[in-house]
Amino acid sequence: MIVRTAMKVQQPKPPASQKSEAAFEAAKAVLAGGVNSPVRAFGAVGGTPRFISKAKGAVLIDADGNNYIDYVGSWGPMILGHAEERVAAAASKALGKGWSFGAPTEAETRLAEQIIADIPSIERIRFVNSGTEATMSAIRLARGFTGRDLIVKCEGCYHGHADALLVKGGSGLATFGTPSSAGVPAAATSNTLVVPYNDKDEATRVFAEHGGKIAALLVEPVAGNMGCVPPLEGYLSHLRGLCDQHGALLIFDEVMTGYRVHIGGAQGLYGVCPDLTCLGKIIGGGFPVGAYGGRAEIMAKLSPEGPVYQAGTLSGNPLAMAAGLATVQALHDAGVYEKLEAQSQKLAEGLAAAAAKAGVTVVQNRVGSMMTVFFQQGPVVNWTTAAQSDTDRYARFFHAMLARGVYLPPSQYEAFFVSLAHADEQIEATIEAAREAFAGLVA
Ligand code: KE4
Repeated sequence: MIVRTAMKVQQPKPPASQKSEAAFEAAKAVLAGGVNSPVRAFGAVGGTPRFISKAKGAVLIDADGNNYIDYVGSWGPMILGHAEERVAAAASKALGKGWSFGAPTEAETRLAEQIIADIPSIERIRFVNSGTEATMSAIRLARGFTGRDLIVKCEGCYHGHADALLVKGGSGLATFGTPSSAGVPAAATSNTLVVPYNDKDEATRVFAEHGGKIAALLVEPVAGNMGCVPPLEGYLSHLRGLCDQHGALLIFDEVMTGYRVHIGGAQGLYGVCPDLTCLGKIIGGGFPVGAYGGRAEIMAKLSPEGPVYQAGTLSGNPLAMAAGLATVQALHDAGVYEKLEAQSQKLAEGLAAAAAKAGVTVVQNRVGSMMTVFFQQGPVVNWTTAAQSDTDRYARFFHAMLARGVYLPPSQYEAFFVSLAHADEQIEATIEAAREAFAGLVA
């Protein structure tokens, strides 16, 4: 009989955090909540957010001098790793020429040409400064192009913080959304319908009921904001068919998946072409950027050519354009996506084995180099199933990994990312840390 004794778990000395703690106190005195984006405050996992001093490759260094293997990657942009030489050189060169003119530059054209060459659905594009601006503008354009008001989104998908998209659905059926944030008037969400993700029948039902009034369906083709949830077989093509049948536009929010899961985004990976695509993150290489694009006839509706207004002081900023172009061009290097896949698979297999050895129940969802370890038995196919995860256990795992020099997203409901800078050494160190962290959960 094998006597299983709980693995003696060496509790690591918690990393020094005095400087981050002091920095957080100072930040809270002047910044709302001490952060400029809520998830950074560690609210979902507890503890003190680490203030980052610098980063290189796959490694972050915090104010106390602790090194972490980074799987947040600025929430997706840093697919090449931090401070990558080619991106740094491109940004520095642009910096030397002056960095904001409020006038067109050829750098915008160059990046637009590259994206149009890569992303199948895009014939014309407009750059903005964030993913939120991209999705907010894309739904306005869809309404202007179709003359319709209703927008359909999926529960658990996040598209930034525009009023119309801060909605929550209910009870797993198609419903008109209610505001998910204070300060959003009911009127702002009264034209937003919410359906469960990965549910063909509910999507069919909402179009059967409202089809002629639906301007667009907006979806993350691979959801990343309830944790990573891939589309079920045939789901995206089903949405394509419904939009075609009812004269609505299909909008893919590829802010996270664009250039992450494939050089052509999720639409390149799954072979389903939307009418409009929203981009962000990677296309700016870590500089503020967003974009939306699609068929030329749709984009022609945008000001100054057409009646749909949208504008931005820093849109197409030369630094972001230079860093973005260097980043997406680097992704055309031979074997890039094969390497991302190999390293991500190695990590996923190692984490699964570590959890199994410790007797911890987890299920993983992964598409290429974006993935999530859910603390539950799964499967996780939509928000309702994702929400069954043990978030307390995730929080304990998060801190056990942080104490061992691994920086995961501070929320169960976020994807984490492998970059081209994550070498075997980092992957193996992460798996070793996970072995101890999982064992500590059951000790
Ligand atoms: P931004 O406005 O944050 O640039 O993009 C909004 C957005 C739109 N669409 C998708 C699919 C997104 O994932 C995002 C933003 N992602 C989050 C992380 N899941 C950003 C992190 C944060 O909010 O601080």
